Amino acid sequence: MVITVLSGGVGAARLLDALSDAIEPSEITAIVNVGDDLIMHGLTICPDLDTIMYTLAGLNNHELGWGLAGESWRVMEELDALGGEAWFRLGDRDLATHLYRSQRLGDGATKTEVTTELCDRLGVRVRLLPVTNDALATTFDTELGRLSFQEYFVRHHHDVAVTAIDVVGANEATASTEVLEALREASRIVIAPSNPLISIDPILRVPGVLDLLEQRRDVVVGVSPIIDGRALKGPADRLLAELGHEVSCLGVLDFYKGLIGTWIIDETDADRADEVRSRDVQVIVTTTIMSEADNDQRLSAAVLA
Ligand code: FO1
Repeated sequence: MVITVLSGGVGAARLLDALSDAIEPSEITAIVNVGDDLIMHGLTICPDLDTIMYTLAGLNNHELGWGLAGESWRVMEELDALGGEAWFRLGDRDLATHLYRSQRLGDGATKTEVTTELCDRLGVRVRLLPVTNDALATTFDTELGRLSFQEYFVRHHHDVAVTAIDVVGANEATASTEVLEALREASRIVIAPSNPLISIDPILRVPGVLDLLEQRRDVVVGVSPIIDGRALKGPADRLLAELGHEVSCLGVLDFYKGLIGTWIIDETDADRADEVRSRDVQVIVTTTIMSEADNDQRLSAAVLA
């Protein structure tokens, strides 16, 4: 089975990890959001790619949910002492990734090429593909004005009211040939339980991606990131409400209208299964909370079923 997974950060990383225990990792491709990428201190930082890469390499920082395990922060401490911008914290070990990536991009390599190089060095066998090599920037219209992704997410702790989300550069971006091929050739396309509005939507907005998903709807399996009306992590529930969507597994399914063949919902939401079926979508009810090892396996089995 060849599987392609549309992926954001932590939720996708866990699912990919469980899937790679169940099937040959080289048969899995993750198409990864780059809307939250940023350039800071002259370095190109790709949080979702790195969260997935570190998780699959077994190097991720469990406490933080991002970055590397066993991290130290001496560079940030020095930078802070100098009065530099230290609110977006780059660990000493993590910095090596950003230095490597930035140098290679400066040499003329693409983000796709650099990602493959980094994954090879770290022994990651799942194929990670940034959705595009072009720049995407997810931005938020908020009560404080327009904010970049990390200003909203980290600087303001996603605790400001949002009235609109834009993905600057999406219309002009080109999906890489590897991405389009991975969508065409997959025997199953999975939408990970990532934030639909800020992790998956930037991927869908890159021309060509949405069309392929619509055409291949029968093999598209989505996992609801909303369980019992709440997101396990991050601002998905709050953003859905602020932007006028129902905050439920059904609300997310409706957001993905026309793209989903099978929708996986949590046991807690079993009473919504008939409403999923009434939308001409197959439904699987299982435990979707991946914090326990057994649940990871159960969810990956449902995705592969
Ligand atoms: N998240 C934070 O809450 N605070 C940080 O200082 C921070 C730094 C950071 C550095 C590198 C990286 O790859 C991720 C980092 N994140 C940080 C996580 C990141 O902001 C978000 O989790 C994603 O962008 C959303 O998927």
